[in-house]
Amino acid sequence: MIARFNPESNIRLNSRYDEAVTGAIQGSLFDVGQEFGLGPLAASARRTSLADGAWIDLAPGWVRGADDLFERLVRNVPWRAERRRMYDNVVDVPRLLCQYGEEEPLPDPALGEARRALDEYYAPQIGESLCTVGLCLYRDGRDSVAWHGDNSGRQVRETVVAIVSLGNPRHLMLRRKQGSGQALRFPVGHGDLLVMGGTCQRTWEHAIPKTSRVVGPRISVQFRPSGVR
Ligand SMILES: O=C(O)CCC(=O)C(=O)O
Repeated sequence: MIARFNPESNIRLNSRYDEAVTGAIQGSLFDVGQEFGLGPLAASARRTSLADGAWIDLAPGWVRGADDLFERLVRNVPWRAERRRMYDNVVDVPRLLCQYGEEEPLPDPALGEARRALDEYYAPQIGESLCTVGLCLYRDGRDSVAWHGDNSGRQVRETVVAIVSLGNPRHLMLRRKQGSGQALRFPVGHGDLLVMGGTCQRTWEHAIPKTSRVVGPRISVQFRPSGVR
């Protein structure tokens, strides 16, 4: 079943995900019957400054028709289960993944539209475009991602990582790497946009914690500049 092992990436690819996602999506009442569309970013993105030169923009419900888009992505994305070496063990990565580089065709035209809109708004602020698209599928509350900053690739002082959340809301947590203060908690799903900017990837960490609550699946779509991961 294990197809290949790339020692540099520390990741084992074992299979494509070709099962139905079993947890049903609980649709948003506001999204029923909506055609795909995007809100105006300049009017809807609300910026909050954080400590140490970081900031976040929030645009709740930025994507209309988000539940239909969720269903299409569950079906059409070639989801991969990965395994990762942790000390002496190889463990399952607790979510399914798929990554698109800047030249690769995206699995749905809606993602291209979202990327264009994000670029129009954020590229002038950071001097480069959000050209890569990463997708994660959290099947239920056992899927998660641990505390981290997206700073394992190209080293940048400041950058922007934009996350569109589809499907059932999960808590995206943010905490300072150094210094005190409570972690911040943002329930994101059903087309919400959360953008991390400034020094956020260096001076703060983010996570999607596991939850014992019964939650259905969520897809996170991340738009990043080239080499940022
Ligand atoms: O699920 C999310 O929105 C966060 C994803 C994330 O932090 C990552 O893939 O690096």
